[in-house]
Amino acid sequence: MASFRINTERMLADLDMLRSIGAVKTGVVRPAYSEADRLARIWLAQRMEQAGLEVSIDAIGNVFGLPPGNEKCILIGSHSDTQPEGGWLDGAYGVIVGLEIARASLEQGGTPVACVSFQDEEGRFSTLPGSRVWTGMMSLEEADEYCDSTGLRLGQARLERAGMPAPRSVSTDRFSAFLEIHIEQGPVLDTTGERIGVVENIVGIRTEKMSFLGEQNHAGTTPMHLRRDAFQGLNHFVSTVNGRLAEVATPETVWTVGHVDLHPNANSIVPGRADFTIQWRDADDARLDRMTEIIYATARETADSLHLGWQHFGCDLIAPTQSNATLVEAMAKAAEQLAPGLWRRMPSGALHDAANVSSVLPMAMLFVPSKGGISHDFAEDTDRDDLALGAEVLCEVVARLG
Ligand code: HGY
Ligand code: MN
Ligand code: MN
Repeated sequence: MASFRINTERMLADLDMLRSIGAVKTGVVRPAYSEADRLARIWLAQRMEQAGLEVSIDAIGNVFGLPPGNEKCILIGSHSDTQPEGGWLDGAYGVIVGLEIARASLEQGGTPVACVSFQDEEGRFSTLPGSRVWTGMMSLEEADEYCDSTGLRLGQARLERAGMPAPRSVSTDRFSAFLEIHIEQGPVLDTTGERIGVVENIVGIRTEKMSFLGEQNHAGTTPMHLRRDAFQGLNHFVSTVNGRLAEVATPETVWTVGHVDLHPNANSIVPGRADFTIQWRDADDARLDRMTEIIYATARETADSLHLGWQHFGCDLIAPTQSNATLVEAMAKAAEQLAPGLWRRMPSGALHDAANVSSVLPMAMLFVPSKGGISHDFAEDTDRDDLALGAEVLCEVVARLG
């Protein structure tokens, strides 16, 4: 059994408090570097200090709670920023479980544990820049140059630190392993009735901003055969690439055009410009490469056939990652002990900071069910007893590793 006990009521109360910072309807709006995000990180830092943890908030805004002393310890965490329309648990759950395990361990003299909330996991500016900078996969200077959809630079956004302590970096050398618990954000556990997922691997992701350029003109006087309509280019591209990607896809392969900006986006004007973002994900890097070739070739063909321009602005990518086998086995044993027969080994179709941290530390992840498989939506939810069970299983994992 664990060398210390967590207090799940206290954990859930902290989770409810975090939910209230940026709350909108049943969800949360707390994008990276927004006022709500800054207030949430300040509150989190205060809770860490009240727990007796030493707080360090680094230059990009990752918030660490460290046990006193310099002993190597386990790091547990996730992210507290959200999507533009976020659920109350995506990231926040893993941060608060990390806080509770670190706090309970310190209170009861258990295995030393640190906790963390990484910054911008939800990619307002780039693909997980907080944990990429912390692990050295990206420099802070590189991260600073990424812009959000309004054109705001990350380097400008992160300067707003009112109420935060002076930046202090935390070395990855301080830690022996990274554990992340997260809602599944998909339908598997909700469908099977299982309560715990032990994540064996995390898919790779590629995201790229692109534009089709045509000719802005009058929607009433421009004959159809004379138009160079950028939206029709995007429409032709997406319908063509869907069929071609489906030929190389597995049931787990996904691709999404989730952001579109038409210019000038007016009823009576033939759009001269269609800016969009396309994102593709798979567990196999070779398939991701094949998908990249198909996407680029289809975009070029579309532009040529419809006499449009095509621009693309660089592919942001994180490679597929494997969980650490030893940690996975510790998680499997803890899950069987506390949820016998109600758990499974599974992949993660969502991306997580654990993917980046695996470049410097052994990592593994646990999932709890998402009601209806919903996430990245205000309706995201999980039963409170599943949230408690997940935290107990992760605490048992810490005891087994201790
Ligand atoms: O998109 C993702 O997979 C993560 O939730 N940011
Ligand atoms: Mn997340
Ligand atoms: Mn998310």
